[in-house]
Amino acid sequence: MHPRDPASAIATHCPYCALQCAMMLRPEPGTGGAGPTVTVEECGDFPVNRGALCGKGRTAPAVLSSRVRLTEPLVRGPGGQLEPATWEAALDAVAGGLARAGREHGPDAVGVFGGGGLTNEKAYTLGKFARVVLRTSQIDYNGRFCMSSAAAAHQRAFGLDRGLPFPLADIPRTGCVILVGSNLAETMPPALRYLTELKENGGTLIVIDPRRTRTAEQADLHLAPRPGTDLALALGLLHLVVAEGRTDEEFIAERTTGWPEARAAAMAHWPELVERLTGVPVPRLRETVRMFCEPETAMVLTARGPEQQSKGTDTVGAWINLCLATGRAGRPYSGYGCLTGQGNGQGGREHGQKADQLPGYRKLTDPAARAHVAGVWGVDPDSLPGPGRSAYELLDALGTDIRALLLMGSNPVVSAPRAAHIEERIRSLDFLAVADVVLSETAALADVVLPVTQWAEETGTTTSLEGRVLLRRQALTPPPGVRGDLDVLHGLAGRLGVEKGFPTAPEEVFGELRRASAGGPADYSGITYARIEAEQGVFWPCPAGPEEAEPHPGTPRLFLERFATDDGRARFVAVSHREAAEVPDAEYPVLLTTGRVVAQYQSGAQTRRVDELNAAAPGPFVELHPRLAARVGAVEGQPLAVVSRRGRVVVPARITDSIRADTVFMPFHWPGEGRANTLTNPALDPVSRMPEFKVCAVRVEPLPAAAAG
Ligand SMILES: Nc1nc2c(c(=O)[nH]1)N[C@H]1C(S)=C(S)[C@@H](COP(=O)(O)OP(=O)(O)OC[C@H]3O[C@@H](n4cnc5c(=O)[nH]c(N)nc54)[C@H](O)[C@@H]3O)O[C@H]1N2
Ligand SMILES: Nc1nc2c(c(=O)[nH]1)N[C@H]1C(S)=C(S)[C@@H](COP(=O)(O)OP(=O)(O)OC[C@H]3O[C@@H](n4cnc5c(=O)[nH]c(N)nc54)[C@H](O)[C@@H]3O)O[C@H]1N2
Ligand code: SF4
Ligand SMILES: [Mo]
Repeated sequence: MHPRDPASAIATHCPYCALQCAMMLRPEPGTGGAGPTVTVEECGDFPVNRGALCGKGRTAPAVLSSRVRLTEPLVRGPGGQLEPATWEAALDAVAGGLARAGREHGPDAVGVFGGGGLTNEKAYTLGKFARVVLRTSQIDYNGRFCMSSAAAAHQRAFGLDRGLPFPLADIPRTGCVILVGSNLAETMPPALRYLTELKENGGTLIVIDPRRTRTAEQADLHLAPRPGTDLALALGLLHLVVAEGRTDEEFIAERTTGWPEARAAAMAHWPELVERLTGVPVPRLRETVRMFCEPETAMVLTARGPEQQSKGTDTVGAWINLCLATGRAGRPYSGYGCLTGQGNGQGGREHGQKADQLPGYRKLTDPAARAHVAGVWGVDPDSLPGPGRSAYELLDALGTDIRALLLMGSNPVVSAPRAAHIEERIRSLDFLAVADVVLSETAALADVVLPVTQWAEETGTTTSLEGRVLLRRQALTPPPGVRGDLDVLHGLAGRLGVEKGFPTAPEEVFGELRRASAGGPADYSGITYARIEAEQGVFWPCPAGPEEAEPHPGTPRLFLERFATDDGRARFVAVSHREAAEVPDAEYPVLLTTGRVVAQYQSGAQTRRVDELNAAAPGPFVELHPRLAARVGAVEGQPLAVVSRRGRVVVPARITDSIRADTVFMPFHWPGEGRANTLTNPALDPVSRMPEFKVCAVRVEPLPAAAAG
């Protein structure tokens, strides 16, 4: 249990990433009209971060200030400007705008877009609102842009998707970790400790990243493949595992299916071919195989690098195949895991804001799942719509098939691929309503903006990257003009004719979520707020069980006895290398990849409003190698144009030999002239519908002025 400080400090968790670091909040009176706020203090006994926080978490209270946040609803007036309005008028306008589109064009003309930062209670209610009140199939969320490829690969191989099937604390106890496309040192700084401890315990770390990142600098071995070739790399490693006789035949025979086909596919990827495709020399491949196979136990962890590709699902599948062939899955201190990204990236994908899904990680196409959830919701199963479009496809349909949109917890004007096109689609809507804590670039385009409460001002659960369900407790009274997302959905449901079933008390919503998830893959029915607080979080699945039985302890480690498939065996999937959707050519000769810096979060809507973070990361840039810089005439700090088939951006050059010479890198946290997503390619993975954020073809050119000077 988190210590309950007698002087009113309240234990909660960070509003940002999936590590969900614990922190203590101490309420403080406001100064200078900024309203009351909180100071962040260490919460040392929570095992995941043991008191450590990154700069984003430490400075999160700055966004609570009324200087930077929204404090009253805004409605677009006759003059085209957003003007302050009462909550009643704003909710009436939203209900009216959504209802009109539905009436004139049918229920699927109304779209809903959610976010992996929303609590479980909000994500659950948003999904229910779409299906029960709006009766639309058109709901999806930004998690589609995040870990959806790993989720799809998990489902395919193991029959269940929980990002990490083991707690982070298992990492230092394994023999070798291959970290594929994760810059943990910048994206989850307190988690770097697990890799340091791994090395202290004699384990080894291999990092695979086209850039020598702060994380790669910690590695015993760093492989820097060409972006978009992780699939070939994993297949080449599996080829060597077979050729060197390092497979675990007993494990393969007892716990898997599909090996002959997967083996045959891997054998077509001989080392010299893989060297040619990836740029990783054969001796490095052999070294990797040796380091991975020699210890008793080993893990592969992936993040967005290999996943945000138009073949992300197959790529993760290839890494899982490597784990299965070597017996590194379903055993203690071994296995494959995905490092989920957003604060509730895990829970956000379990409770129904995804296009094809019902609460408890149930499938919308499964008649039994529909019957169960419809029963909890008190509606006819036949009234539930079917699966809708994925996130990019939904955004791409705005203004055509979809006429009105309710958006909660995302800023796609900055974060969606091919963002100029998506911005244009958003502008062409008949009606847009955005609930946000700040006036994001997307909220600025809305017809109605609803100002909502934030993490420290409300109670709710999140599910961390470990599958650990956590409780954030309200520490602060929100400013008067602000309401919670649950109140928004309650108010809208009532106006749209559904009086019951949209409670505003988080614990009541959680109670219903528990019932809706009962018996599903992500079963939360045995989890209560009290248990979460008493046990430092509860790992799902945690079924309720009969009343007289001992409570289920939760499930920190999955798959030790059996995998979650029908026959209990993990499934190899036969996959083969294919090119990225766009490869360099004479016109666009350079590869662009994108990602993050430590001091900004996502679209930057929140962190760009924090002075300390802006000082550390003031704006966009493009990272390029000295050889490429010399070739294109780039000068450190001077503006460069980066041009793709989607558009053109202008950003200062940052010249570094830590990146491949054929690749440039841009962080995606900023709007405007330096918006990375102006360039990115929305080519979608056929299974997960993940866009290819991590690979596209660009050319880099100095601006005429800089070239002249
Ligand atoms: N500071 C900060 N932290 C965050 C976030 C944030 O915005 N800012 N966001 C959170 C969220 S939602 C997420 S999803 C996580 C993301 O966490 P990460 O996945 O760690 O973040 P990224 O920077 O997107 O990508 C990681 C690395 O992939 C590399 N990469 C690029 N292309 C390829 C490729 O083709 N193959 C391989 N193997 N690697 C490649 C990049 O060089 C980069 O170093 O971070 C979370 N934490
Ligand atoms: N080029 C490129 N693009 C990327 C990526 C990449 O690596 N490269 N990564 C992708 C990934 S992994 C992700 S996760 C996405 C994220 O990109 P976005 O979906 O844009 O995520 P955020 O910037 O976190 O936006 C969240 C918004 O919701 C608001 N908000 C926060 N909490 C709440 C709440 O409780 N309720 C409501 N109503 N609003 C809230 C915030 O103020 C903010 O405006 O970006 C994707 N885009
Ligand atoms: S690592 Fe993530 S959860 Fe921890 S303080 Fe930083 S942003 Fe918050
Ligand atoms: Mo993400």
